[in-house]
Amino acid sequence: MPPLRLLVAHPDRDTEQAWQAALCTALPEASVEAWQPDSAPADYAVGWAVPAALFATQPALKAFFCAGAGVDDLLSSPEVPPQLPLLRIEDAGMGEQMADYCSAAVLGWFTRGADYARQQAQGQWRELPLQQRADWSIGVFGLGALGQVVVRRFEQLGFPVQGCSRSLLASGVVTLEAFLRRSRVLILLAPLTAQTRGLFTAQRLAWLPPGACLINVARGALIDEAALLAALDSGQLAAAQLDVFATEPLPADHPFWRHPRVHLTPHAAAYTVIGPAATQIAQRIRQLAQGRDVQSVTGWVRRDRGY
Ligand code: OXD
Repeated sequence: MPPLRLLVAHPDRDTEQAWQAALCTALPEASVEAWQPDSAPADYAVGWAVPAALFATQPALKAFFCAGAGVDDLLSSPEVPPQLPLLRIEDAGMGEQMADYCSAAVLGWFTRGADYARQQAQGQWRELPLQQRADWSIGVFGLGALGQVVVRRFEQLGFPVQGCSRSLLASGVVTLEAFLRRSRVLILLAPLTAQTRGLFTAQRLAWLPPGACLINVARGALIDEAALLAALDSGQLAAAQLDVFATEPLPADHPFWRHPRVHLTPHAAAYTVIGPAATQIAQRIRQLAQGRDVQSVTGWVRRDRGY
């Protein structure tokens, strides 16, 4: 049997080389190359923000592996052949980073980091009342591989935590309104799909308890950003920790940059950890090469669902 042929494409050359090396190690039986417009036909490709030409020049691909967690860009790209199976990374070290990011924000609010920073700036020595974990209910919207790690972290930290997902909403076990009304901290970790785009409107943000906090580590377009700003301005929301935005990089004149209640990071809450991700992809390629149906392989993207 001819060796499996694998292509890698990443806009950052060093990252592309790191992927190539990790996949060579994880899948020594395959030949792994960086994609070029004249690359010979390959069986599989792995990449992030790949050039549109990759798909046009590689019509024989059996599957494409997204080198990140979110596949919304791939699914909305007209260049990606509609029949090409797509698979995404599942956790592979990103869950722990998401849990670190979210718990750091919550513990900062819980221990009044911003309040004491303000007092320090004013030279003020004043003990503020102790807060109770029971008053800091955490709501995690999106219970995929990453959401589940975040839920577990807050359970370990002793906070009351509840989750909400597409399937829980569909089953009627929970309504979005009931979930939001119980979330002092709302953490968004759901994929961007036709159902979740713009889901968090002014009306839905108003279902959060007064003074609630929001963390978005999913996609900016889940929220109506103008409504979020209005909720922060009015004090309905006390704070927002934002890692993702409707437009990235965040435009220099965007009000989020200087808003006193917004803390932001440049889409850096969790990075793909290339070693474990390559091991995961190698396992899946072996399963496919042994004839396993792609629909039964973990990480297979259901296009009808959008993730
Ligand atoms: C993402 C990622 O999907 O960084 O945003 O993996």
